[in-house]
Amino acid sequence: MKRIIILFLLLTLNNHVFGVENEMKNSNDKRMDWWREARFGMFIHWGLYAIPAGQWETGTNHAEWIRTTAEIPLEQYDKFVEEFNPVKFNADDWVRMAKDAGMKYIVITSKHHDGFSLFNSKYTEYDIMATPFQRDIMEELANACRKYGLKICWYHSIMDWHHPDYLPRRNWEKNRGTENADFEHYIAYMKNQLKELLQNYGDIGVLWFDGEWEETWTHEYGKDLYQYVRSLQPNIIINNRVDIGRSGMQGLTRDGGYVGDFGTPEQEIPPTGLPDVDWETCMTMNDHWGYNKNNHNWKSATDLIQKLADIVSKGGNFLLNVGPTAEGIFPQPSIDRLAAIGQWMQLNGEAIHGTGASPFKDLYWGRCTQKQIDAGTRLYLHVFTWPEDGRLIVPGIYSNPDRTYLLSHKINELDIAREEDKIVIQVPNIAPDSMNSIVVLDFKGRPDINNPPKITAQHDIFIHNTNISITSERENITIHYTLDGSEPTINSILVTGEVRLTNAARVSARAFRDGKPVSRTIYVDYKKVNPRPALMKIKKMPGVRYNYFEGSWDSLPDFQSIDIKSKGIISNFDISIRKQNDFFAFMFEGLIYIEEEGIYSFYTDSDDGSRFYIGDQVVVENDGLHSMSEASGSVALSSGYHPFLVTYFEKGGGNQLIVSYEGPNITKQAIPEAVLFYQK
Ligand code: H79
Repeated sequence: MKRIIILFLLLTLNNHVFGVENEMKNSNDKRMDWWREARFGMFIHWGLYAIPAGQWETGTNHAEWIRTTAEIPLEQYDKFVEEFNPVKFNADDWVRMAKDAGMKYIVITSKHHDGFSLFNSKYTEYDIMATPFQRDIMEELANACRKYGLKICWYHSIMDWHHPDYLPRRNWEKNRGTENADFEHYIAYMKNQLKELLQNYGDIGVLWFDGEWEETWTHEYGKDLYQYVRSLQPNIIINNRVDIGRSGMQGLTRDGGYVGDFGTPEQEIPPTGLPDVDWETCMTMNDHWGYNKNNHNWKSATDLIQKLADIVSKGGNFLLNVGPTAEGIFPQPSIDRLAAIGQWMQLNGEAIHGTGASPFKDLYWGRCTQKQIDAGTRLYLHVFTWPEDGRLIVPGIYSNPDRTYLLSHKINELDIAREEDKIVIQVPNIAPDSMNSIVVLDFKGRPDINNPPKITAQHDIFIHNTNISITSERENITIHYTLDGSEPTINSILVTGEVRLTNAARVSARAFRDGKPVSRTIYVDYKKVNPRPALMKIKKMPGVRYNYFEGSWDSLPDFQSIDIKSKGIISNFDISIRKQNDFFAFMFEGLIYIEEEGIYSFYTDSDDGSRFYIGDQVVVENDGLHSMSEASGSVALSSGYHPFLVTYFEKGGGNQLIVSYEGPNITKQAIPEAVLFYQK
């Protein structure tokens, strides 16, 4: 029996062990269905930090980070436990407010970075049962969610400023020794608590990890934790902060085999969505996650409603935060905004729930969401700026809708007229909703929108020749292209398959139907290059030269003008020989052996900035203060030895440097020691 269960687990986990694939919309992936349908959820940040309410001595700008930002000693912060008594807390009230706002799930802090557990945990005394309140908040919320048909989800911090085995300590915590701290014990504790959270409260929708960015947390731990959580609840959804693949506050998962079911932009909305990538923007209504009594900088209801539409039009979810008070109630401005959003959702929720990303590139008056209807497509136009002349123009669309109506007045059809590639909708002079009015268009099949073809090749440089593919998903079109920069016409060359280039060219392509252009023109420049010659007659040894520096910079320093702390030879781009974890820099210099002439892509993935040079040519520019993020560039190389330089610096926080390459017959990989040398 055991073996069967394990086999089943392996099968179900199989899809999820390899990073980006995780975010792929796999139609078999039933597990994600409810979440993609929901589109809108409530985040709740609640804990002991609600008591100081953002204020400590003269500082008023704190919130859930207060123990660290106000540097409160552990013993002093722990005293809040004796005070936490949110007598006005009523789980039904909270869940009803979320439901009435049109939210389908609630993610609440089972434990934030301060380490305090809002649930009854037998693995710690630092939990809700140690407070005068002594009620399991998680249990009451889980029950209320079930009652009202919402999914209950846990936010659980990996970083823990309380547990003695968690490492590292805050750098100002001089009196908290680390002598007996054992990170493996901490992981066991975290797993025990997760087991409680996954076994004592019924089905959990999402496990939303955070605080994964300190150097103690690794990809190996992330993979293991992901599988552990899925083993306890196979259908649960887990965010990408379980692993270390998140790209900073933009939040999407980098390439590289990281686990996690969705990306987590924080306080940001990505400029565009990405096909087949699941993500969720989390955002505060004012400037803080935890309750801050002094912060009155609230986003307007209009802003929040438009942000929701913006996010859904890009294929994402919106997780909107509330920071309850120490009495256990939502701040009034949050209640007001939830109510306003709810009023809008009551009439227009259909344009949000179960809808997906816009087929339009951009719309000057607002956004668009869409969903499949019987044998057709329904477009929801989210009109933020209502046309003063009563003419709402949908640009670049060739199909005509069967029905056009205001969502708020379903019965009345709106008159439409075609003007070339535009649909002009006659709308009332007054917007039905000053914040966002929805106009619905129903089409048979998929509407044909003037998106241009896609032009792709392996690289935009080549040595002898390269193959270009020019494609489109649109029906009943032909694609014509030119190679001399001129605008394609119906008489230009017809795309019938891959296009082979032997010379540099600007490839311009456009879609046509019935002899007329039905898209704008798109072009890509391809450059023919000579491979960089390799070094001849060199004396070389395995390894690379390194120079190590210390100092505080916000970008890569001028390495010529700073003092070298130490230098030597090392086998690889290994930064573990640093003397400190912050405020340092490295320069690695050497030769890379290239076996076969071709186009090579190089990558640096670093926290903070880095650069990769071949000779004096910058191939990868990845400078700046940032968490792990990858940049790449390509260069044509002859076979033989090429001089390279890697520069890297770290200011504060996590530190890591990964240098990879990819080329003819070399799949993307960290550059192996076997091809690294230095000149004698
Ligand atoms: O729970 C809320 C915040 O308390 C928490 N996340 C939300 C959902 C949060 N923790 N830290 N921050 C927000 C900001 C921290 C940013 C940084 Fe970093 C940590 C900068 C460098 C390390 C984020 C992670 C950006 C790079 C890595």
